[in-house]
Amino acid sequence: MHIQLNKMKIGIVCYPTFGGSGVLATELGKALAEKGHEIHFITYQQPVRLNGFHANIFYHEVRVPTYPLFDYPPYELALASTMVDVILNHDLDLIHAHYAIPHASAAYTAKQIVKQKTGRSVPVITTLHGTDITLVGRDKTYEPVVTFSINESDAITAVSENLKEETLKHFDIRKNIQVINNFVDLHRYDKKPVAAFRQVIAPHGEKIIVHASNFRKIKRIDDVMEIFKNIHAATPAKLLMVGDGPERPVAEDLARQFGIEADVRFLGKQEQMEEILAVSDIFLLPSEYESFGLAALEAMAASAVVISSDAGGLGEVNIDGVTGYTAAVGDTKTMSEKAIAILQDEEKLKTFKKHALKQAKQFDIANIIPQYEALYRQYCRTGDC
Ligand code: GMT
Repeated sequence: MHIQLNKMKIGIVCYPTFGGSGVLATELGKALAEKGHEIHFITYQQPVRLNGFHANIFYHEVRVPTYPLFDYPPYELALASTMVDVILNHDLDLIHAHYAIPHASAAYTAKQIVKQKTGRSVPVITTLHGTDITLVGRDKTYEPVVTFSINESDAITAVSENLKEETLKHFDIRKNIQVINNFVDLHRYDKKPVAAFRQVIAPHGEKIIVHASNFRKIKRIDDVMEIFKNIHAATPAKLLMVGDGPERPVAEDLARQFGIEADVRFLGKQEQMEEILAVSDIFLLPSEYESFGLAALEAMAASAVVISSDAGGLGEVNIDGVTGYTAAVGDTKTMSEKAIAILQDEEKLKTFKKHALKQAKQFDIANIIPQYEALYRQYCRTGDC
């Protein structure tokens, strides 16, 4: 017998930019809305992947009034106040905060205010994504607040086993952390390569290598350029650099220095990653750290082979010798050799591509969304939703 479960009203707090945590939170909200839940995004800007109209999706912009006295406008206070407003006026069942800083602590504040006003304790679920734990959150400036607000969350999730371990190692967490992996909507990446696009990018049948990120130091963009230089010397290839950020000028300089600038294209921030990934052979992600590596998973969903570092949770996603290769951070020699060996052997490339897609299927949206729904239901106020 099919039991019709009640729909929930969920507030999602996230960063609206191109970062993985915002992408994940937005895709989660869209998928939950598809299933009939009412989703309220609360953030300072329309999330990049939140395009188009959906009857079950609401967007509440957090406005931070400026005042000459404020050198630092207090976003966290404005966020907490907006959350209170949305919780009360839309009768939310729970708040799901993505990225601890400052979302988990703002959610804690909102929860206390709602409790004082109504007596009701609104559940707060916090999902840890990476640098909120491994980099920024560990800084003494934030650590006490991060530890406190994680412990005060009703439930905590981490996007990989590695991130869970890192959190328990560096923070005094007294609650269980549930691992719910990041996901990908396989259907979206099920695109046939667009011949015309491939023709423009690689007119002589060159292999297509892709890197996508926010071009921060942690992504080791110089390693991307070094690896591509070696690939380029061994086999005809083009590099597509997707995204933007502080390290982009460094990468452009290196391309010129290496004499490969004609075969490197900087595409800037792109919303239609599916089309780019559909024509790619290898995806490079040599990061210093990745809690998960959502960008690599999206590439695998489009059957691209991943050459990455083995940092953080990357090894949980990219299986060394199966879906691609992993090597120690900074070992551009191994990463280059492995990439060249795959690119020069059509059969091997085909097999690795097949394995990459198979592995991505494990992280299909259909397998992961029910895990979030089950978690939400544990905290639902009526117990029957
Ligand atoms: O890596 C980034 O630059 C963005 C960052 C974020 O917080 O948006 O991504 C983190 O969360 C993603 C989604 O869970 C993960 O796939 C990324 O691996 C993680 N980044 C790091 O751990 C450096």
